[in-house]
Amino acid sequence: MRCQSKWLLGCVGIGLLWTAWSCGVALEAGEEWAGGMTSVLEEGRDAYSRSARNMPTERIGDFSVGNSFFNTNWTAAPASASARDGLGPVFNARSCSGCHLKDGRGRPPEPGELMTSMLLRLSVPGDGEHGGPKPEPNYGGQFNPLAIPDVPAEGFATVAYEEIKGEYADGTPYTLRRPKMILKDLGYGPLAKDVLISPRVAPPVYGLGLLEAIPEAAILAQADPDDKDGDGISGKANSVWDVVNKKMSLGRFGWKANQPSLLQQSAGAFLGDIGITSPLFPDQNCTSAQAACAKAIQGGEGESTKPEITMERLEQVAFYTRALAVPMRRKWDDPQVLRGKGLFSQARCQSCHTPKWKTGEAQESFLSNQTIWPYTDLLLHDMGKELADNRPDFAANGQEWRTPPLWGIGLTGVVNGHTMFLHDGRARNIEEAILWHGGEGEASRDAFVKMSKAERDALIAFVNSL
Ligand code: HEC
Ligand code: HEC
Ligand SMILES: [Ca+2]
Ligand SMILES: [Ca+2]
Ligand SMILES: [Ca+2]
Repeated sequence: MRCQSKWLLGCVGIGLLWTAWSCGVALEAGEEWAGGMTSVLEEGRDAYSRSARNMPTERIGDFSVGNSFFNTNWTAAPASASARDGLGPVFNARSCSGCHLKDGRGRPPEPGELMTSMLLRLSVPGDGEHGGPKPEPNYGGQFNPLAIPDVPAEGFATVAYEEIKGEYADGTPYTLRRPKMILKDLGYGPLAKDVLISPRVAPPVYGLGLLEAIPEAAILAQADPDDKDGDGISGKANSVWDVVNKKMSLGRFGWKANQPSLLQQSAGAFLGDIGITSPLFPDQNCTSAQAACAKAIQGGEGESTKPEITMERLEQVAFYTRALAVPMRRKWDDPQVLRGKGLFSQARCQSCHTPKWKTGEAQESFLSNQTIWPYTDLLLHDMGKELADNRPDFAANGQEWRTPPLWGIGLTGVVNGHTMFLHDGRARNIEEAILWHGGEGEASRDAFVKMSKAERDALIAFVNSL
């Protein structure tokens, strides 16, 4: 039964008060258009792969070139397809879509399997350039398990799990799994004794142009780093080095909001994940301990082959991630979903997962002035010891993570064939993701644990409707 028919029933039967609670209060105008005018009506395997519904037709060319470079498998240099060579020398994957499969999210490997759609960030304590993480001396800022021929790879990374048991207030048992990263066959000697390792799965890449277009002042207005209002929720903005503007900027992207823009995020991914240099990051990803890596042949077009991807191509890939549409919500007016929506706010989930924003004047006018429902504040929160990676990233400390957007999350299973959530993919479903919330999120988690089975189901149905 949908809300409208219930509304009628409510008027005829139980009365207006109940009606207002079950429909009027909970349902908000336009909330089903998660990405505003960009939203697409698509709930199949391509739900994350469409261009914004209102993207002008003259941009289809840029979108499809970006799409093609996002999907292309880069090859080792020299190759005949010289616009798409330069892979490595060390790398994690051959393409962006190797990790962001179907523009969605990656997952951790099964125990004993190689990491394919997640990566490990590395550093040692202390400040690196511009106050960012200080790279591990031999392995750099990221563990690269693969390499081109004649260059040693950095090693093999996998995950093992330990089961931990818990119980809801109603006595229902649950089991969570706590991950432990395992690094083997190290190619460049032992890691520094005090190495800091941050596991991160590839997050989905749709709707990001809208998040980029939320005015900085609006995000900062929600920050409350010292919890002055005393609600137990801080919310801190990350401040990161902006390579293009050569200044510190608000961080928005990545699990710790360590990237300021989609252009820089894409350039960083090309270099760090695939080994492709760009005008933003012109030097190969080799440390001084990696001699064969440093000597390997450059890829790219023409005689002067540096960098391996041109600014035009890089901008097209960034445009692609900017223009990927958010899917429209499903079942937004279903009574169980609306009940869950009420519980989401009772458990104060929205104090971090801010439902609604309005974009400002965007770089792309079709993203401007949109009312969007991403369910994130783009701020950092202390999520407790269990989720901590203990690795600082600019202003983010070892326990802080950026609130991830929840829009589109209910289609993860359909698109990616799994429902592994959180930064390291340890949660096997939405329920486990909530149960891992600690620190500033602990009160919300406790509220969830105290709910009845029907209430928990309703809350999860709501999250899955996003
Ligand atoms: C090895 C797996 C891997 C590959 C390959 C990869 N990514 Fe990512 N991507 C990630 C991870 C992990 C993150 C989160 C990074 C972090 O938290 O520091 C991420 C984050 C992103 C984000 C930000 C998403 C958000 O919600 O904040 C964008 C955009 C992105 N990648 C684009 C790309 C592009 C473009 C390419 C190809 C050039 C690419 N990625 C290749 C794993 C990958
Ligand atoms: C204190 C801020 C905060 C509160 C309150 C909060 N969350 Fe979160 N949520 C986060 C952060 C930060 C993460 C990412 C943590 C990580 O990956 O380690 C997260 C992750 C999630 C995820 C997984 C998202 C993904 O992409 O992997 C879901 C689902 C989620 N939260 C739902 C909820 C629900 C439902 C509630 C209320 C019961 C809630 N959250 C309350 C901050 C919060
Ligand atoms: Ca290269
Ligand atoms: Ca490395
Ligand atoms: Ca507060």
